[in-house]
Amino acid sequence: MYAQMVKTDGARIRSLDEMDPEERAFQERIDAGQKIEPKEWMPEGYRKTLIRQISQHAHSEIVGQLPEGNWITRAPTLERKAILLAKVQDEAGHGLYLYCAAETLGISRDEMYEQLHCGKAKYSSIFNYPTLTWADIGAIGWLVDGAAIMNQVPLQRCSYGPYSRAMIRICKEESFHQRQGFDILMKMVKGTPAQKAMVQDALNRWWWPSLMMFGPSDDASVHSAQSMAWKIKQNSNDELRQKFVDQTVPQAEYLGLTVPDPALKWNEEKGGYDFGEPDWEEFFNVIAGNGPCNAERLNARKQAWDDGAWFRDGLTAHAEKAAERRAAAKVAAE
Ligand code: BYC
Repeated sequence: MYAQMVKTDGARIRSLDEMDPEERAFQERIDAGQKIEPKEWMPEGYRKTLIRQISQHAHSEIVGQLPEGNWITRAPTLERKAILLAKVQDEAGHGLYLYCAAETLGISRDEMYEQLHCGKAKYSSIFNYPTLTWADIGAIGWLVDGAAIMNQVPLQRCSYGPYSRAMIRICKEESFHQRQGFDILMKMVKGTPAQKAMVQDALNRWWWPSLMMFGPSDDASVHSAQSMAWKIKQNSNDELRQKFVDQTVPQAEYLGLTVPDPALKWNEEKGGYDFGEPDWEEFFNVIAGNGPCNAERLNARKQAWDDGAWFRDGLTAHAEKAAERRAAAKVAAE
């Protein structure tokens, strides 16, 4: 479908016939559903797009540990604490798979961290909101991991092999994450009126930011056309947002909650919900670094980097000494 419409670095769309033979052969492989592997030729734009998206995805997993990590010490029971701890550790693992996938494209992990710390690389807007109550932990699992799954399931079919394989592993764990969030909320809505009110308040605060996770509306999405032509993305931002709303509204009803959108209405004809427009000004403000917790999140990551300096130095010194010993042993053996 997109084979004839590949967007160039400028905004122009050009046909397969306009490509040089190498690029055309590449696009034909993509169109035939073949995976691209690290050492193979790829257009520079494809490599850069993947580095941008995969590294931002990895940063999101790592920064995403912060709002939930905030509640590990305050989980209401030992069991809830153990589950949350496991989930937050999973997020660290997801970050590591993704950094590894990005490294196969020729960028080092240090460079990726540097891009995060200086504000060049983004991470998901959702993690710039605070977790105020225990119900927020349930809402993150249910809504944020729910949105993440909706976005990540198609990424399992991404044309770049290492990203696709990382996503297969990650998706398996995400479904546990979503269920643990829903389980927290199920328990709370059956609790006291105050607990149920706490859940409704969490939904009120997390609903719109969750819809924003899918990115700007299709007409404002600068990368979608090219990323879909390269089969990095399989669906547009609005398509996935619609699927998420259609899946989540019945779950909210099951919990006895009200989705905070007066425009929400089942549309029989389209077989999905009509819903209101997210506040895009808020979204662009958050991704520009001005959300409620942007400074706090970035400072926590920079602090962690600084605090780890002694350990990185130790590892480097050890590696250098080991290399010297190996070189000396080789000379002695000759
Ligand atoms: N937040 O042209 P567009 C998780 C940026 S973590 C921030 O549509 P694209 C979890 C976008 O980068 C899951 N920025 O872009 C972890 C671009 O700016 P740049 C995270 C956003 O790439 C812990 C500009 O807006 N998932 O599950 O085609 C605990 C224009 O957008 C956002 C991923 O990272 C946003 N929400 O589409 C719990 C999935 N949206 O880069 C849970 C992988 C857009 O030109 N990423 N921007 O400066 C993707 O699928 C795509 O990158 C997006 C955006 C759909 C997010």
